[in-house]
Amino acid sequence: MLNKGLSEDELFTFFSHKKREDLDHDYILSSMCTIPHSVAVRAHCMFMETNLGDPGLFPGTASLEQILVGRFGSLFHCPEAGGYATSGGTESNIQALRLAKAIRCTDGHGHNGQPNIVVPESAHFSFKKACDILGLGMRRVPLRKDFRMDADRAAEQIDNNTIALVGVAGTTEYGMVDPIADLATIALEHDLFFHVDAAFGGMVIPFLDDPVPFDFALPGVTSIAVDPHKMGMSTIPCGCLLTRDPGILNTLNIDTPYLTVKQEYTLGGTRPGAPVAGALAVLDYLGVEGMKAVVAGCMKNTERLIAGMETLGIPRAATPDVNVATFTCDRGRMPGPWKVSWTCRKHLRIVCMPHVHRDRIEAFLKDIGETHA
Ligand code: 0PR
Repeated sequence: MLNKGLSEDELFTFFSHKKREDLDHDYILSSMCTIPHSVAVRAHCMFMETNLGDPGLFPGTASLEQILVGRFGSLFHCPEAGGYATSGGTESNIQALRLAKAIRCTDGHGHNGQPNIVVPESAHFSFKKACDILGLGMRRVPLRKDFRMDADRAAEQIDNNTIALVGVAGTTEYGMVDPIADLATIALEHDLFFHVDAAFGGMVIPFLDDPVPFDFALPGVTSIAVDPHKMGMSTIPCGCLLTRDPGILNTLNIDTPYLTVKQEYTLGGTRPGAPVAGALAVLDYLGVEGMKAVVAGCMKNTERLIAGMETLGIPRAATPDVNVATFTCDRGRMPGPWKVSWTCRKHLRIVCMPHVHRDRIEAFLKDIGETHA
């Protein structure tokens, strides 16, 4: 601590300086986050001091969280779904598996060994964290040539100690949607908890012209993770975990004697209401029509980027289902200030988020055209 406090001027001069050290979004092509929508920022500021960890003190904000859950439930074909706002995909995935484990341990299924989960090789690293915390084995299922999970191989990996099956709707690296319908059927056949990680794709797929089924419309889907702070353009941090059966979340209840609620099932303690208001603000301001327009723009830009790169002789690695483009490209010749990322298989990866406008795509194509001439 400083002994004597700074003046506000000194403080914010220092902060402005630090903020300028951050990268300019004009050049960020690697992120699944974006610049928050102005209505999200306004709503966030309005609810800055609210704490959903003690919802009885903030009943208005708590009802916004329930409205948010209801909006996603309806969007995902199950208006009566339960859920709550998390800090993002990582927490949603951890909690889904914590729930699967708790249910499996109380429903009379005996284990003879370490409980395990079956996930695609493409699963986000948050599943590693979840397995570590929950003491689960992770069985990684190879991808097909098209970078989607191989459902037949997934079925082969399931045994008596499997507590959950996981599919991804919009993979982090290649933007693919796993064969969720096939996986849902397998889950039903094995009476398994089936979690769909739609952290990215959950705010893209429903708004495509021809959406592939990935949600509660499929009877085998137990829970879904979706992140407003990615394609939902909310302020950070805001994720959402949804369960088809609202009652199952109570399996995780613990006593909270001195709070305004006597039990709760979330992972955090103090939980921010501000980004929840931000997330709902964007959904209700844009509506389905507005979200369709945002997603259509991102998908058009993805297609333009792929076409432009191929004209330069840089081929696509995959034809993505959502706005993540990947290429077989020489790493050593990446132009100037652009911030791109590289997949485990060493493909160039670019996420066409809402802040990546068409002129940024054209500018990037011009620059990479020069270094690859
Ligand atoms: N599930 C999927 C499919 C994801 O893509 C991600 C994150 C998560 C879960 C975890 O979400 P949280 O990070 O919200 O807990 N995907 C991005 C990634 O790891 C997150 C990201 C965002 C990374 C912005 C970098 C960045 O600049 O690549």
